[in-house]
Amino acid sequence: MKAVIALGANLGNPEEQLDIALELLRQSLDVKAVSSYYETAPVGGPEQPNYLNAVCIAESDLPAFDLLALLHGVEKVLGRERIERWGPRTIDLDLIQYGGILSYAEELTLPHPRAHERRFVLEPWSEIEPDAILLTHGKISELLMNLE
Ligand code: A4P
Ligand code: MG
Repeated sequence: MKAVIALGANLGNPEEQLDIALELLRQSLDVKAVSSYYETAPVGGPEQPNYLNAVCIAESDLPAFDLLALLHGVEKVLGRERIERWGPRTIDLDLIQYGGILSYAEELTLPHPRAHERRFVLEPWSEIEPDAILLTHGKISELLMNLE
């Protein structure tokens, strides 16, 4: 199944952390495409540094919760500490969409419930998959246009 994974970092050395996170993902997943890295203004949370955001697309056969556990494992390796929701972080890995799975569980909501309104997710995603469809909200090209 196709997994769309969003990466974000705004503490330490964000570029290096995105590089390492992607390298770790490559060891467990068949990474098909990686976007450029985008510098973005923080959305929500306290006053905090700008983010570096990216999106990657990977093929995986893992059950969804195992894939989420893998993402949490990579966050842990990179020293992520959960202090404050929406607060600054060395790395954040979000599963945006996984095949056709719809999930409303709090531990794993699929597609990601805020992806449709976030330029820092939609813009890098559309760079590597311009025709992509977010299952819950439709064509990402149109979602992006409507953000303008
Ligand atoms: N969880 C549920 N569904 C998912 C999913 N699809 N992918 C659960 C990943 N995790 C999911 O996440 C909180 C809980 O969400 C986890 O326990 C997981 O089981 P977290 O990573 O611990 O906390 P968080 O990231 O602070 O919260 P959340 O709700 O994921 O925040 P967001 O929506 O990811 O926002 N501004 C810019 N410019 N760039 C950013 O990358 N990121 C955020 C975080 C805020 N502002 C930003 C950025
Ligand atoms: Mg998160």
